[in-house]
Amino acid sequence: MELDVLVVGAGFGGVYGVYRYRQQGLKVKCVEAAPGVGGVWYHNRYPGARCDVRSVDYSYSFSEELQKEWRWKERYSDQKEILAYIEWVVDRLDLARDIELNTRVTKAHWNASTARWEVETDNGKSYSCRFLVLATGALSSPKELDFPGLDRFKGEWYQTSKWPHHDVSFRGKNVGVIGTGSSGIQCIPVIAETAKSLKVFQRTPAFSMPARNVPLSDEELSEVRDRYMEYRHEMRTGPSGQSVPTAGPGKPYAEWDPKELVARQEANWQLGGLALGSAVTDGLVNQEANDATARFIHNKIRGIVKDPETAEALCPTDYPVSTRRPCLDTNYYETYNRDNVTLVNLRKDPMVGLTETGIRTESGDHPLDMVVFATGFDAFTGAIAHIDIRNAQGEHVMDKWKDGPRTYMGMTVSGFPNMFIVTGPGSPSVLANCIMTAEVDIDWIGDCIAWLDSKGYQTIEAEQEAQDKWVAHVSDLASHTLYPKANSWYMGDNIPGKPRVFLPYIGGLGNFVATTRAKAAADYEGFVKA
Ligand code: NA7
Repeated sequence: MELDVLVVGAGFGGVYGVYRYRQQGLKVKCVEAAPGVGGVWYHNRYPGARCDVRSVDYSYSFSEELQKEWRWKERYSDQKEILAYIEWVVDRLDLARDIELNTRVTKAHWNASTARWEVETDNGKSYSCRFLVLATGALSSPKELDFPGLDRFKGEWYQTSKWPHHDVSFRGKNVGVIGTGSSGIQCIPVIAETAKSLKVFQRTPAFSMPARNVPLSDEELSEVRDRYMEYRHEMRTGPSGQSVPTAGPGKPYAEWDPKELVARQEANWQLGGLALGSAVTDGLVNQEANDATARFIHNKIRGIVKDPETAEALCPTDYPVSTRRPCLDTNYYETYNRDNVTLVNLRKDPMVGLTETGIRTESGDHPLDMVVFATGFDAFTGAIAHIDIRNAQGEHVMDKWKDGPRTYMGMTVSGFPNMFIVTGPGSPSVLANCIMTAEVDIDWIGDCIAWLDSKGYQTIEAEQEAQDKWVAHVSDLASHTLYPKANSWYMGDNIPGKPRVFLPYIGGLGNFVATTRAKAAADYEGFVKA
């Protein structure tokens, strides 16, 4: 099939891409490997799955009508509601006819003589497109399960990131959960409610804060709904694409009276969400300021968790707060006070692997009926690595990314003409609001295609020098923060052999929008057009 644009992936970015490119008169199709739209929200249907960005922010901003028609039920939406929302958007905008489900792109090769991408899928379809838009997601490719003995385990096992569609019952079962990032922290309290016993196998403890999720009140909704478009514009030009209500403005650590700081932290903790860290404005660049937030959370953990040894094991002490993605929870620490829940500290008692009947650690065997793996994602590059994407020289994108991903403005790669990445490495995405970043990228790409067509150009490609500068800029910004002090998926540390490079752009969504727009306004500065 001959297309202007092929969008890969029908998550929030891809679905908007279909709408946006159709609106501007381009012939567009989207292919999606899953049987439904929603991307990560289609697959991550584990118990307790919920967004940690407020629902008024974690939704499309491109249409005032959509924003007014959909009424979010809760402050933080659960997976079911987010999936229902994107399905509704697809229906409402009549997008399904241009989305091919159950279709995985296996191959995309650039043909320099025709200036087209030739694309093949796992079900024998082929597409020829002028522009390839990879809306494949920053957190969509699950980390491989490399646990010795998994093939021998006779019980049930599940991955949070590939949760089955059938009901999974924990009732009467001895369950083990491996992993204490956001996914583990969300499912652990829910599993504990019905499991006979729950053992949490923790390697790195997380800093978690209460979400204090509640039904979304009319008052909270109308604060933004009454001026939605203006509000969304403020978010798009601000640092993170979302607002975090706090008990008051923050200030640098040095300006706080210690008692007043704790009082503010307490008020923020009671408000919930990400409010806590905002009391000190220099928490990500000043270790002392960061320590003040860490201390507060440690004290909370020690106050909530009754068993002192468990409480200590739950306190992160070897990385600064927020340098690994902070988690929002509902009764996470409280769950460890239940008689049926035990923490296994893998730092003291390392895992050997799985056996036929459970998990073996160095101290002995833990018999289990079920194991849940909440072990995370190959962030930013995983989904792209799985597609055979080749340029005219036959090189794969990953060949160019051996020492870490290199993009120009998170969206384009030198040597790969007419290929765009949505929320790619070097974009604000996971440090902002992924939906809004995706909209910004999709719009920028659409405007770029319209400009190329208006000028009679066939191709656009990042200049090597402009890309090098962008990569250096992204890494320079991160080097002035505390982020590199942590082992995290932001740095690629969770995947064995992945180069250690700070992946997202930390300069803020507003600056990203301003920079990318300025380059466009300067006739796509930093790009070769032909
Ligand atoms: P994360 O945040 O990457 O968490 C994965 C967890 O799994 C983390 O605690 C890991 O510990 C643990 N893990 C991974 N591999 C192992 C092995 N082999 N043994 C023991 N423990 C292991 O993924 P999530 O799915 O929770 O969240 C991802 C993002 O999705 C989240 O930040 C939100 O943005 C949404 P480790 O750190 O490796 O010691």
